[in-house]
Amino acid sequence: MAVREILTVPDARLKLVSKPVDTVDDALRDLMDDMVETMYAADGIGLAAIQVGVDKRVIVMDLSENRDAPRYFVNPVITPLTEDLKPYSEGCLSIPDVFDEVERPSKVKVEYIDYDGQKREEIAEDLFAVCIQHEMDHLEGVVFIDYLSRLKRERAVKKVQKLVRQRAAAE
Ligand code: K2U
Ligand code: ZN
Repeated sequence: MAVREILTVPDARLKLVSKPVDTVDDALRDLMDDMVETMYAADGIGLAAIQVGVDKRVIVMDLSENRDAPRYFVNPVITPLTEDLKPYSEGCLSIPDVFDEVERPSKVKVEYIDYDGQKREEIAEDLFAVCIQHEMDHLEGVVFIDYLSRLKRERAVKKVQKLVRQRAAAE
């Protein structure tokens, strides 16, 4: 397993629409293992493959208290189960130190293939619903600042570019 670099805005790769996975094989499991290690190292609770530069429809997540229950979603499909929208202050590992409110359906159905290649379906609510929809956006090339005003989005990108420059200078 390895910690991979997380792409940050305005990297154009974050705007790509990710491609469906053909087979859940050992190579894909190696990628998912690296994604989980990368997510933990970055103190994230979710990560989409495009955030480490791989345009495959793969998401990992861990909402557990002890950070020891990783979840794997291959070729996920979500269906909103309510028109009820709930606001949540979102962040993103590809947009560090930026947080802002996004409204999303509060309950969704998630159909996906798991780490072992088995088809699964479950209902997501609360933080699980927020996180899976945030990650699904990544698979469509969308990041949460795309829902904000142009001014807020431009300020966020400038803030991240400055932070990335400072981190590079400190290395
Ligand atoms: O896609 C990512 O960058 C992972 C996000 C997932 C996430 C975004 C918004 C709301 C919930 C989850 C990172 O985990 S951002 C860090 C974080 C951690 C806890 C709560 C909110 C954001
Ligand atoms: Zn994100």
